[in-house]
Amino acid sequence: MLEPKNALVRAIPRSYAEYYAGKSVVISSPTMQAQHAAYINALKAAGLGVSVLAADECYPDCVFIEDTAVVWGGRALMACMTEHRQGEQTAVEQFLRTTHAITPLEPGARLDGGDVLHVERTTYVGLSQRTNAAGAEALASFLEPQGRRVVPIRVDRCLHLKSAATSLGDGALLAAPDLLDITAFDVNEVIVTVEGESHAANCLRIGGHLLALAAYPQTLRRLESFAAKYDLKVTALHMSEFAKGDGSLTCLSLIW
Ligand code: CIR
Repeated sequence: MLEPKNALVRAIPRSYAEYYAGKSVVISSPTMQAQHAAYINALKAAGLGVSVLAADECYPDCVFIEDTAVVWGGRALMACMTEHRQGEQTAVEQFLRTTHAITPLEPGARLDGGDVLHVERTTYVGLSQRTNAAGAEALASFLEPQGRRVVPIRVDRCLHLKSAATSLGDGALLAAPDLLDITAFDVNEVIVTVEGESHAANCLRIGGHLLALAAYPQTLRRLESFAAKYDLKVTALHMSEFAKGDGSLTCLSLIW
């Protein structure tokens, strides 16, 4: 796989903080904006050209753009998300039409990008509260002709597959063993999150860069040892205001 060159992110609507305030979750708008800006800077520092889609106030969670599509090999499979996010993907699709061939999802299929984990030549798809068997089959029809093996994984202890496991590159996985059966993965190496730090399982490898969560120092140390072996530059980011909305590093971008 060639190194990615592009990222698409989405600005944060004001309705994000309002929506979570309605669930008694307090989000600091200045902190959230600063964290988003630092994230975009980290993507740029990793060599990506970053496009920013305007926010849509009707969709408080639209900053979590990863869920809206699966992009691979110049094609994009559009997702079909949970009720309060339905429609969010229209603007993303409009953008992706300029860069990708679009494949829609069949009616009845449900798929969130957060359930799609690429590791070497295999793509694991989480069967979760958000992705059903029809969604996993659609993903297989989308990716198998592009030479990838698609393997379903049951996810029932967190929102998405990538809440519990993400690719570190070089055939390695970062995973939270308390959230997922890690024996289900056929990988060279699994770095496990330290007990009490399962939310550290979401990292983002881009070429020679590894973006990781600053809030989990013990797991971060494990990642730094891994990075030293492969000569990667680690950037530790604070994502507290997105974690409050169940999001993390991978959720904030589509990368190709
Ligand atoms: C949701 O319920 O869809 C959002 N609050 C969180 C989405 C996080 N997305 C991701 O992990 N890929």
